[in-house]
Amino acid sequence: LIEINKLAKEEMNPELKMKIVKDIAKPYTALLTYYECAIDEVETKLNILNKEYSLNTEQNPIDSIKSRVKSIESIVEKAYRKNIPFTIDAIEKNIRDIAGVRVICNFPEDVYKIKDGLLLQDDITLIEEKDYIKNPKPNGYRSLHLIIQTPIFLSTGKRLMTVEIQIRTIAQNCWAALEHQLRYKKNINEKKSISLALKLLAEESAGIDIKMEMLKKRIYKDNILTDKKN
Ligand code: 0O2
Repeated sequence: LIEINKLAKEEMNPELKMKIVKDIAKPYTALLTYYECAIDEVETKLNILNKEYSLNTEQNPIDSIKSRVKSIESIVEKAYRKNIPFTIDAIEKNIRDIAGVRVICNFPEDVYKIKDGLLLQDDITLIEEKDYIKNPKPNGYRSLHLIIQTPIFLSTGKRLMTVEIQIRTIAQNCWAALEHQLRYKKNINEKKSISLALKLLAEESAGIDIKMEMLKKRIYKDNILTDKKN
């Protein structure tokens, strides 16, 4: 970036300038492409698990998957904030959410089914796990976070890529989206009362998730009996 900034001030043929900028940016562009490939790998694994689980049960465990590669602006902002040198090695090592995959499941037990199915695969390495479902954050946030490594296979060989996977239920996801909006709220008094309401809502919502799961199990049990009769 420093190099690009310096270059911007130089008097030079614009086409040549653009070529130099592209050359400087090339390793970073390549890195982001590798992260996109890692997301493809993880999404394929998740889709296969979802299909396989649906062979034995009435319902797919996964409702939807949302993935993103962090924007260059967010990477630079995080690198500055965390004092990380702006080199490919340091960024790869220290910023572990450049590739982010969010898996939205129907029920709480689906979250752990997906985690177990994924971590059983011998090319996936678990780097770190944070279980904010079993240990919710003080604000009520619930989600299972995994930092994993997955290989991508390039023409030059295998490359290990780090991916952050967040797995949570539809209700937990809905709550997290609402809570995220609170960050942009300016009125401090209102912010405090909304935070409190959100915390209570997170607990109510967790209770509903469990009750719905229990009902699903009762419905599924009946279906097995019906299937056997047929
Ligand atoms: P964004 O903009 O959503 O990406 P890290 O700084 O990521 O290395 P951290 O914060 O300890 O380490 O990681 P953690 O706790 O696993 O959280 C990572 C991500 O989880 C966050 O990314 C959020 O997406 C989500 N998250 C964590 N806590 C909360 C919360 O209280 N509310 C909501 N709505 N989301 C949460 P970013 O980069 O902070 O934000």
